[in-house]
Amino acid sequence: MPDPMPEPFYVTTPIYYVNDQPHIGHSYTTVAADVLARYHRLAGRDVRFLTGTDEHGIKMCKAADEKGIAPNELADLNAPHFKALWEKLDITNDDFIRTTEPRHENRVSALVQTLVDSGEIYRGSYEGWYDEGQEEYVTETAAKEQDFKSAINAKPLVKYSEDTWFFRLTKFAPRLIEHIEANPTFIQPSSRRNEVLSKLKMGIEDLCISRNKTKLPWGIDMPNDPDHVVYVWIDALSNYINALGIPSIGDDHDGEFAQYWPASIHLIGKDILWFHAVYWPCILMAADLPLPKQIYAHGWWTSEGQKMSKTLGNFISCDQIDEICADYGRDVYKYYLLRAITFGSDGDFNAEQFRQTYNTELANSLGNLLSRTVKMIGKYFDGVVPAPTEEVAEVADVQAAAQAMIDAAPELMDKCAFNKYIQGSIDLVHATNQFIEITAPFTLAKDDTQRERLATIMYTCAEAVRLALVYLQPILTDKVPAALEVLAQGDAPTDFATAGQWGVLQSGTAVGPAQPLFPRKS
Ligand code: ME8
Repeated sequence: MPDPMPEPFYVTTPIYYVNDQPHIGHSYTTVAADVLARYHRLAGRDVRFLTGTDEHGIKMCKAADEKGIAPNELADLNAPHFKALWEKLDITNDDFIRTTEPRHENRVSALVQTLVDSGEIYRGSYEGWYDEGQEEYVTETAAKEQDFKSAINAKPLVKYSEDTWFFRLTKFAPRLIEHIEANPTFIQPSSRRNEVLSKLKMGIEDLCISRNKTKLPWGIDMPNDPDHVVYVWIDALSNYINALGIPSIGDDHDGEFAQYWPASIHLIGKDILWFHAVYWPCILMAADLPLPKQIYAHGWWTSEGQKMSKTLGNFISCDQIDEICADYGRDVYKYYLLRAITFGSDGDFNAEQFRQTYNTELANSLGNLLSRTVKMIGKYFDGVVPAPTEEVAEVADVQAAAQAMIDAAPELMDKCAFNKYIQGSIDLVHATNQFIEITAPFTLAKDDTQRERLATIMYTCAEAVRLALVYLQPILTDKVPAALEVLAQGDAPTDFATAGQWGVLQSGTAVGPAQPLFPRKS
């Protein structure tokens, strides 16, 4: 029986505010999403990968004001920086949505109108606190606890007082709690899931979902009230379905909604979990649409041991990312982001640790294994991969490491355990380097009676490094193709079904010449 068609895989990043240029934090989520997209494509799934920019709201208005330009001009100025960074980092998003595009604005209006029609939106008045940096309403209790400052950037909270439209968030809270309890992986990591759940159980209030245009003119009109714009988070969150088209509100975008919704995973940072784990599912329930399968909140980066700040000079902006990429290669930057910390935890970007990780794992281990293997095959077998005819007991250890990497990969990717996923390949590389030390091909090569044994050893090394490379493809997006070229696999299919098992490398393949793909850095 043929395998059933794997489910499509739809991955999203947050849509980023364009009040400024992108930095390491933005690149982190996008790189992680790209790695998932690439992995699942190689695993044979139909992948959709969405990113984009969030262009409305008070934060945008204020930043534009400071520059003396209109918000849309600021958006047009900064959105291209995000697009350019993703191109520079070789990000394979299928779509890039801007919230000022008509396709988005029209669908936000239609979505809000369905909520109005079904009575989930009512008129009321709000008096309370607002965090303008986070674009977030803050309860009186929380405001007091935070000393009336933003929990994220410590700027003073602003008192808002106005007539607005409310969404019946409280009505959907019991269903949401049930859903979170019945689906333990709906919110990840589980520590954050527990935080959301306990906060929900403490009780929530209905949500203001509009702002009066006299206070905030920059947004999408409320379809039922031309004096109001839609709250920026309702506007922003709906990008995830708007980019596909929403058939139930009257527009079908080539069947993409049917194909890809519900999303397999929304990747986000920990500071925006509440919006994604509470507001978004409740809006979807109210619109009678399925919920995303998973919301995964990652941690935050500090830089050289401190919170990133432009004044401290440790801010990792676009320019710094450019410099790192020029120095090490863009895929080494991506490797470090995913290797240095456990996805879900906070971590520190440290230039010295970056260099050491590169030297230890990529230059001394992976790069060295590839180059010594290719050089030995060049010297002992005229550059042609020999057939593994004689049994060599130690090969079992290398094959076991390869099988462990192969077997663990799907679950590790399901859990976004990128560092452990990478570890699988590095373990295989270490096992193979150790295999070389133990079997000592350089000594065997001096003895003609050992040709067969030597042949098996060299085949094993080449096959092991090939397999390690195949599994590193989603991360080392430049170095792996170059290395596979050295192994004469440049034109071969590299998907896991074809290339992801032991024994794919054909004896008789002419390899080389060795390339300095990972030069040591001092
Ligand atoms: O929040 N380390 O946009 P945004 C890791 N527009 N991640 C970081 C970080 C750091 N130091 N600093 C920021 C928004 N981030 C909304 C999203 S989605 C419907 C709307 C992450 O540009 C942060 O956690 O302020 C968030 O996930 C992302 O950058 C976007 O932040």
